[in-house]
Amino acid sequence: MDPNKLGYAHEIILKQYLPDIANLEIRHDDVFVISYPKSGTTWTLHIVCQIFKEDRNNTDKSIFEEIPYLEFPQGHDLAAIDTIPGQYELLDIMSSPRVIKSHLKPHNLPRDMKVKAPKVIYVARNPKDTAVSAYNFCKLLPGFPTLEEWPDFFEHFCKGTGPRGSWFEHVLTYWKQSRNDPNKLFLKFEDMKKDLKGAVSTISEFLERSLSEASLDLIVNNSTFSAMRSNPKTNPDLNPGELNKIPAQFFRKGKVGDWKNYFTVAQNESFDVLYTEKLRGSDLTFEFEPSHL
Ligand code: PPS
Repeated sequence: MDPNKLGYAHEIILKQYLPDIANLEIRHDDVFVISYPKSGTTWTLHIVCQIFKEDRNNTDKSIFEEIPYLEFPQGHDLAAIDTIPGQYELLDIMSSPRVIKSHLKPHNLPRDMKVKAPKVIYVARNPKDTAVSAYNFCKLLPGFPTLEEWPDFFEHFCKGTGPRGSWFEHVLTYWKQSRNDPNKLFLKFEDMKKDLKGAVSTISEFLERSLSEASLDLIVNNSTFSAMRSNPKTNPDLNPGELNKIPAQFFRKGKVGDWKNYFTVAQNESFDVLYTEKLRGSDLTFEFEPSHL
């Protein structure tokens, strides 16, 4: 793919879509699930879709077919990338409440969001595990600019010039916006891992949908790593559609702490210095160790 067509860094985003996305009409009852890639987006979307189950009539579709990915093309034919319509073009005909996935930074989101104030769920994951997950995903994507070796990927991740742009900039911008805004919920992957039931309750309260104890338990059971990995509607590797042309393993490990299998001692020390410097004064903290609860 021609890197000049990409929006920033090597982000998998097509510049040609950005003006249209900025001008999209938003509805007050839209729900956006936004993240830096590989932070638990699909997990969160699956929970949101189950909470809205009664409102939705597309439940036969996989989550990837049902939920528009705002800045992504309608298909994976990279040879036709100049002419492929964007998934944002599907939004108009969707019934409400629309659930929308995006990895865009705030300045690229539809301007109308400031007026309509839809609900936004932002999910963040500790940057070490995010980097490892992104590294494994990106190196398997055909046709996209890749950084095959972990040391290269690590360097770019630290500088914010890797395939997914700056983690620090993304997460900190949304963190600042989410605080004191009742229409924005900031979730952490590690908290979801530690207390999935608590996370589902938090999301349902935020969406103003009360759940019976039985529905809550059902959603929790359907949203574990093993349940989602074996479900063709949530795991693109099992989906016979367009998406299984991507040979990446989507449900790889789903753990907190896998970074230890990749970071050298020196990389870990230098990353800790960078992390401390970047997050200083933000009140934002992450857990890097698995919970033993
Ligand atoms: S994407 O492509 O940006 O939308 O990817 P995203 O969905 O944000 O993140 C994929 C990682 O989330 C893990 N995952 C889960 N972990 C634990 N429990 C559940 N239910 C779950 N669902 C998805 C997935 O395995 C990816 O992480 P890694 O570490 O690569 O396994």
